[in-house]
Amino acid sequence: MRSGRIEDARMRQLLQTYLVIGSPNCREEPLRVLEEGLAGGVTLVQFREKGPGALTGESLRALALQLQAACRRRGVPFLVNDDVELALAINADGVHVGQEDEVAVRVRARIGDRILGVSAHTLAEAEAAVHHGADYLGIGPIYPTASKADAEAPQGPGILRMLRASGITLPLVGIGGITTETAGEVIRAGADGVAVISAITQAANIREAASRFVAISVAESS
Ligand code: 3NM
Repeated sequence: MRSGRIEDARMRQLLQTYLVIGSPNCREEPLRVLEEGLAGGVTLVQFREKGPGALTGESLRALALQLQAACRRRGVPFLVNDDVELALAINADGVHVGQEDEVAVRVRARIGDRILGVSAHTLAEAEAAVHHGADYLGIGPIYPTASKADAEAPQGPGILRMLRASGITLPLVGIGGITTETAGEVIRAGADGVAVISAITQAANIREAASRFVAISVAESS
């Protein structure tokens, strides 16, 4: 078990190729999709069970445990979206919350030194999340996305440049509609990495798609 909050340098590495996954995003068994992504080299995983047909209750917990075990076998940290109860019950490595979820400062108090990620869409939200103890910020949607029904308007990579120019130094990950075509420009705009659902989970060859994102993140951040 880690002691103390995660260091920024380590957090930046973990954000390089960040897979967000839930059963509604998968065309086949989520465990198989995740294992292929891990084999391709994804560096961090978030379990986000949202959208049509999302599991609840015992089946939600069972899937979380199954996916967490696959991450542990590969030594990749496993975060839970939004559901602090579930994250604590399974001893996840961290939690990711949005602006509409439980406020970050309360989540930090509940999860101790586990990783805390917060979604932010404006400079004010980013500054508040930094103040409330986030370890990284998820910035999006960068491009149009079909994976989040209530996504806000796409902001383009310029939001990342604006946040960096405004003094946000915390690790940042871009999210929303990112593909292997656009991952490079997202990182060049100021992100430490890219968070991806569909471009990995729905790829014809999941392992290859993940490994392409890994190669781009490594090349752009070196
Ligand atoms: N959060 P895809 S966009 C989960 O803007 C999520 O905060 C977003 O999925 C945000 O890679 C998004 O398929 C969906 O576009 C990302």
